[in-house]
Amino acid sequence: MDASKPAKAVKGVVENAAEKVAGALTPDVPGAPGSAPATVEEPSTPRDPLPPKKEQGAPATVTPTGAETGAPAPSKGQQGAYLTTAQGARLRDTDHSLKAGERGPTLLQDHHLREKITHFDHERIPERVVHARGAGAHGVFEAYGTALAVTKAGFLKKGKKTDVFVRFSTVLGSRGSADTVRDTRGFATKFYTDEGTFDLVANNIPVFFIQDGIKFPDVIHAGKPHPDREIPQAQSAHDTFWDFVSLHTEAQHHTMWNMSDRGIPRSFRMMEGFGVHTFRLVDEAGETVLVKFHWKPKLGVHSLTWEEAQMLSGMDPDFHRRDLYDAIEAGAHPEWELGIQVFPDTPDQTFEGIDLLDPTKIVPEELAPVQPVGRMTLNRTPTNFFAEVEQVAFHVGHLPPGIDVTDDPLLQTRLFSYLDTQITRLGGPNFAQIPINRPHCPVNDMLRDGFHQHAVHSGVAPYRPNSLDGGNPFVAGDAENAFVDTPVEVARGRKVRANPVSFDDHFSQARLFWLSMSPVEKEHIIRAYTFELGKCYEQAIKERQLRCLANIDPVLCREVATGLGLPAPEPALPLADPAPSPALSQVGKEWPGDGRVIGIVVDDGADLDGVRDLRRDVFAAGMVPLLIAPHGGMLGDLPVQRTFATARSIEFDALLVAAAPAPAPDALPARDAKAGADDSLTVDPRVTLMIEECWRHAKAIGAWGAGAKLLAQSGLSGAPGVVSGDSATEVFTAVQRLMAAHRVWERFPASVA
Ligand code: HDE
Repeated sequence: MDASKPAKAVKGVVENAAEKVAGALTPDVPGAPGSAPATVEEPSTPRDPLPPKKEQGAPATVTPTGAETGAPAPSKGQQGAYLTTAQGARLRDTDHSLKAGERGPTLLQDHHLREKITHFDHERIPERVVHARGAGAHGVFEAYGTALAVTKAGFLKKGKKTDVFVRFSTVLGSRGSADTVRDTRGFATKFYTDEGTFDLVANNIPVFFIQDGIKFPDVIHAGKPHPDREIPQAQSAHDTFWDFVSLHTEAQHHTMWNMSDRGIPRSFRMMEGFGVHTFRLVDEAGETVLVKFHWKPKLGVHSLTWEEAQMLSGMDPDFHRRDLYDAIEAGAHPEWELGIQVFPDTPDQTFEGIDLLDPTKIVPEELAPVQPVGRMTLNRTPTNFFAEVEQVAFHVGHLPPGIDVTDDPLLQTRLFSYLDTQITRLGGPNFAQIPINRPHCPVNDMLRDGFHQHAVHSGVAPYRPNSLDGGNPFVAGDAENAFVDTPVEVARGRKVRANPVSFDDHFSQARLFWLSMSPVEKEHIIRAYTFELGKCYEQAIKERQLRCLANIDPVLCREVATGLGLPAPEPALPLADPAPSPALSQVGKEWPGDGRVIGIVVDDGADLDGVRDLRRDVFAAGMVPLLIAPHGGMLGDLPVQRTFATARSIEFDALLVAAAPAPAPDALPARDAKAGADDSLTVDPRVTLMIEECWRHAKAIGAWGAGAKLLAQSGLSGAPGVVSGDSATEVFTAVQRLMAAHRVWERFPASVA
């Protein structure tokens, strides 16, 4: 969204809401639970199900074999005004079981009771063994046409639009774990192309812990909670994780990324995505190139501070989901460019000395630029989380003609694993027929029967060759755009359980990453290693990991060792001398602020006209205002979204102070511990705390009127990233400029260069 122009969707929200509340400007804020406001009294006039919210999307209404049904999407879930059984019989009561008299006993004949309870008993399905915690959204991908020189994949033709569904996730935590833990994030995209579904099952980190898929159970067992106590949840700060990565040193590069700010993203919308493995593209003539896939977020790559991440895990464990859905509802549709790094498909499959089959290595963008091939916009939230986000099933082998795999031994194992795990998780082999997984093109497989078969197959000959079904289905050739299994030469050799020698270097790219960081990012990395290793019980494991750090960088090793109270070992290997890759740093550029949240502190005496203008400006900038007041309800005609008791600074990206509110009646330590215990205060201590936290987290702070006086009293006026002005509009303009850099980095002085 262009921040200088009012966003169309946001404008629509403003106008609709203005109609709703006659005469008052109370634009909708994201997060409404339903498509119509609730009434105080229980509705009693029968009516059809409400439509979904206008931002919600749903799987296409296609048959299990990909033909359009024409049925409206909402009718697939519920129809009609009346409650029925699963067989469609209308029910007169769902609040009382059928009993022999009012005092029972309950009768076995109550089919509705048994159907309802039996279904409930089976409502949960096994969570994903990894990536259990996730959130998803619908969208569209539009190709630039630039990839046509290297692939025949039809969805990459210029101007071609393809529906997509994306699921973001953490790796280690269970389904109910917090969003903001330190972890790798999954970034899996399903492209419903006309030539078969393409799944780009990516992560927000471009390398992986292991070089061979046979090690996947090992690394995951090490990262998951300890098997005896089942703690800690969704964390790598424990002995088994560090035990593994310090022994299995090929994990050091990925671990370095996890310890960097990439491990705690600010938002799914602000993450890069990487296909990790090298893939092969095939053009019309059968010529091939090797590529790595990249997603580049329009909003830049940004992170939380570690303290924000920890506080959010308690205050708002759903922070990333909420952020994604609120942004889409606010009209700030997240966007990414898909790009490819292209390498010649040489027999040795290396580029500038980097083994393209080693998934612990990147190819720096400075050596092979990322070339944009299309843009993805996420513009619809799910209508039903379970049906869509839980049941979606990705697979690295879902490829259309024009994209093929390579022999990366990690990718090869993945090609087996996804289908295998999904058979159990989704209850049988027919999960491709679940609406979110259905392809959007004709399907004519010879797969038959099995649990939950939705297709009503005709014909008697699901085998080939046949004559009884007229020979159908036929195999396709090049003219009919059949999938190409590229006839790559396989090197002659012996059967071995071994890696190529080129996989032996485990430290040079971890060093490359470290050397590419700005000083403040290096401080965060030191801090993360010190925290995580500090949480380990065994000294031997800390010492062993320090030996690994010594092979990466002496300053990093020394600083972490100091924090742990241990001596810093000498490197056992000569230090590599890689050229830094500036593209890896997140600091130093400017980005749009779409969907950012602006906390606004107000009270009954504040300049409400100014606040009204400010809300309009914030919405027009594609951002979301969050009004924080001493009490709930309304301030004049303005809706209060948080009180001092329910707000916390970590929910927003910048703070605007329009008032110096006196302690609210609930500013009692007995009711709200963060209210403090000092009765001599003239300003509500929760407001002071919000300002202090924003200061500490290097967020922009702005104030006008009484708020400006408050900042002056607290000694912050004129400090880096703190602006005061005469009007709300003026202050917001200055704050927006500060937010473009994500944080006020000067507030984080660094001790390392
Ligand atoms: Fe996965 N991975 N993975 N993975 N992975 C799964 O599939 C696996 C790997 C990734 O939102 C599972 O349906 C093996 C790399 C994402 O539904 C499972 C290996 C990358 C998601 C599985 C890897 C990923 C998964 C669990 C090593 C980044 C979530 C449930 C050979 C390029 C997809 C499921 C979603 C999920 C196996 C390594 C990304 C068990 C064996 C490398 C984003 O099949």
